[in-house]
Amino acid sequence: MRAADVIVRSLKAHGIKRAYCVPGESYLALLDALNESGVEIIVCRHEGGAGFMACAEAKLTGEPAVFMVSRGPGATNASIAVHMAEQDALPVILLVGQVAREERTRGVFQEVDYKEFFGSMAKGVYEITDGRRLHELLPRGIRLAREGVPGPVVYSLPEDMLHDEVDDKEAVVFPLPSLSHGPKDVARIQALIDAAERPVLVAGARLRGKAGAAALTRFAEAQRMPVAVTWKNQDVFDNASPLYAGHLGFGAVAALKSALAEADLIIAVGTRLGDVASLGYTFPETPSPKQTLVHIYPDGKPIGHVFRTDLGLIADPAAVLADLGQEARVVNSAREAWISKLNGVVKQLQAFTPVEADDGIDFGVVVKALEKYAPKDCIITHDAGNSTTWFHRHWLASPQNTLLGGIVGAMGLGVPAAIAASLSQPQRVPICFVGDGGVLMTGQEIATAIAYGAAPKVVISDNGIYGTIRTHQEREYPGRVSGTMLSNPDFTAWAKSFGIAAFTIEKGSDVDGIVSSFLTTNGAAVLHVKSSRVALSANGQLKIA
Ligand SMILES: Cc1ncc(C[n+]2csc(CCOP(=O)(O)OP(=O)(O)O)c2C)c(N)n1
Repeated sequence: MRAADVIVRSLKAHGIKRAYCVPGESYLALLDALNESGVEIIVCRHEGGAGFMACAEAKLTGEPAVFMVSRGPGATNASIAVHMAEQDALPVILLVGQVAREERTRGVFQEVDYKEFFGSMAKGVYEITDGRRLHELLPRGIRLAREGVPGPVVYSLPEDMLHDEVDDKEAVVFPLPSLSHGPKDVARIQALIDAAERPVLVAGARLRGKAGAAALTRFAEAQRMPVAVTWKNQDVFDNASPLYAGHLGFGAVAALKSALAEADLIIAVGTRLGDVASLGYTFPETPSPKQTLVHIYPDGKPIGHVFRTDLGLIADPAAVLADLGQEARVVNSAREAWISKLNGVVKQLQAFTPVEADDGIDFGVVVKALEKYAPKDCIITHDAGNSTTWFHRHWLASPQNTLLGGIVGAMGLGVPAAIAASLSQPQRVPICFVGDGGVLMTGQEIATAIAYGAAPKVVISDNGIYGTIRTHQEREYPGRVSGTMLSNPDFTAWAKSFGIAAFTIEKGSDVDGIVSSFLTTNGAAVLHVKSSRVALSANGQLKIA
């Protein structure tokens, strides 16, 4: 059989339902093999958009997702998503067309050495120089993408190799090694919990999904344990629970940081405890945390890497929590006081008071109206920027929601992520929060949404600035505005030009009425919000000179 057909057979065996792509002459044989294969091709308008869709699908499902790009320019455009897949630990598979084998190393048209180019981002880069090796190297790479700390794997596919005649073999899937822990591990963690006065559980991405969130909730309730969630993983725990101890990451305000600093035990579960999740390596503090530190993760690499760790456990985070959540513990009043103290700070931060500004509407007003009218199981997607801060602070997310945001903080994720969410789970409503900067990076993928019947609901915060950078600029160089202003199109007219419904909210609009019409529109829709610059983010206002 043809090498290209081996690839498609393997993708199907790994449960791949769709492949996002921008086509290229370097992998025509693969496109041909996909034709009528049952794996749907989603043709995108930019490789960054295709890659972000794959990242979002992988984050939503927890399973590998695939995107395909052409050599050289296609591959370099795709790199933003490979970077995201690494930083967000997502099992994303990139298939890149490559120049023909006999031309490699001559420096021919669009030739790039992908091992070097993607080497520092991808978990693995395989250049397939003999089609017969695909039978083994495909399951090897896809397993690598899923194992331990998940991450991106790149296949460089020389265009002539795709035509190799290879043995007709059944596709193989290499299973992951199983993880285990025993009663002794559970007893050691329980002893540390019992000895602690002010414990906090820090919940990370490896608890995403139904099983993880259910185990976390049961554990927290049984142990009377406050739960803080890591950056962009707000959806793993009920933000309205009295046990909620806040969202860790950029924008964590001083009051929350100083309350958490009083903890005497941190149980980090399913998080790599990176710089953002650990509040810049202060919670816990490197190298020697003030608290006793327990770290449970399915891979040993992040455990004890940056912090002295008192108890590290390589295990399935949800399974460990499920064991620890079996029986309700009786705790003393000091623990209850600790829970109330943390949650009291969180409740204060969650309360929303709109900023009355002359230059536009506080975007938070729109976010709160969306929270009120959106279905309880809606999917939220985030671009990078200030437009997401109101969600983090004021939207009481729960495990019924799914938040698809990038730990990587890449602009351009929001719109493609909402499209991939809609394709993958069409019964749910995906709502995208994006700024006027980010939306013109990948907003053209709305054309892709229309082509495949996806129904993203895109909310644009149009404040005429690269808001987040302006925030930093005002702090570092007050009053000296440089490089952060934007000149925008009329986003309502822009959206309508795609043939979709578009709504506008400005100061004085009937926010509730417009938001409910927007949410109940069939298909893709845009909500263009003329936001105030003064109400710059959920965490601060801008003084305009
Ligand atoms: C691809 C990419 N380029 C640049 C940046 C740096 N950056 C972070 S936020 C931001 C501004 C975002 O502006 P906008 O989309 O208008 O959202 P706002 O902050 O105003 O809500 C920039 C330029 C980035 N994170 N990603």
